[in-house]
Amino acid sequence: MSNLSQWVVVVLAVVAAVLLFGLGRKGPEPSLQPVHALREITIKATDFSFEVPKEIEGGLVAVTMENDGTELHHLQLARLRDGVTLDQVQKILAEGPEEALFSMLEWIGGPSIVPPGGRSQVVLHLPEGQYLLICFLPSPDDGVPHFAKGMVVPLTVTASSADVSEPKADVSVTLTDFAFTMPSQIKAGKQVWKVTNKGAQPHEIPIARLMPGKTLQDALRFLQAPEGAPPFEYMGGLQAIDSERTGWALFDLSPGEYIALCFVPDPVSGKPHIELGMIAAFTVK
Ligand SMILES: [Cu+2]
Repeated sequence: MSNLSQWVVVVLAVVAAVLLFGLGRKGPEPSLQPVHALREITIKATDFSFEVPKEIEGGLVAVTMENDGTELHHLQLARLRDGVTLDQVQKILAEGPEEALFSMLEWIGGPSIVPPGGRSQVVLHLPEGQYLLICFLPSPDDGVPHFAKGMVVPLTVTASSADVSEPKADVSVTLTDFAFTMPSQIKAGKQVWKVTNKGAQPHEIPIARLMPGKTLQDALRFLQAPEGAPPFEYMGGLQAIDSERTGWALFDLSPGEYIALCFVPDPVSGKPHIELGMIAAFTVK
């Protein structure tokens, strides 16, 4: 090789390194652990819609929700089962009964509850198909669920050709009917939780930090009869996943007392899982 072509190779290598480094630093957000080699999609939640492209590529995808609204929001990804149409699901969402959704939709997960200005990030396996992005949370003033105000948005997920590895997990959580199996002490800082549903029903794991001096009992009391300022603040987490599914939730946790909750309704009793024992306290140090 001539001297000149050697220099060309060196220069090209440096340019490539700068480009790669530059792209690598464009990650989701400095507060969250970078998820390299994963495709990323950021969805803005507003009062009351989701800003999302019509179509995305599936596979293993990092999904971030930014809450640009003035109310709490979450983003449930639900895949239509084979043979189910968008019209059928929209009709059930409008007229009920909500239990009928369980036979029409697969629960794929999603970024869980954050307050206005908050962001929640998860990593999900997205099989190809027709999806709906849904927010089930009710408005505090009128009790109307956000999907009835426009927060139900279709999304087409195409097949993925890329083969990417799963994120490395710092914490493992198992969801069952009706409990969380997880550490009671967790290290503060940026971290990835691997969440697997070993129950028969769908489950989720939003987490919340308790205000100083508040307890799990205070949180339960508030959730049953909201009055005054909430004794906790939502910090994201993973929305409902079906039995045998896995998802990853990314957090940057400061020290404090926390709770994990599941609001998925039990089709038999109609009660949310939190009332069947699916609430757990943990400490972040
Ligand atoms: Cu549950």
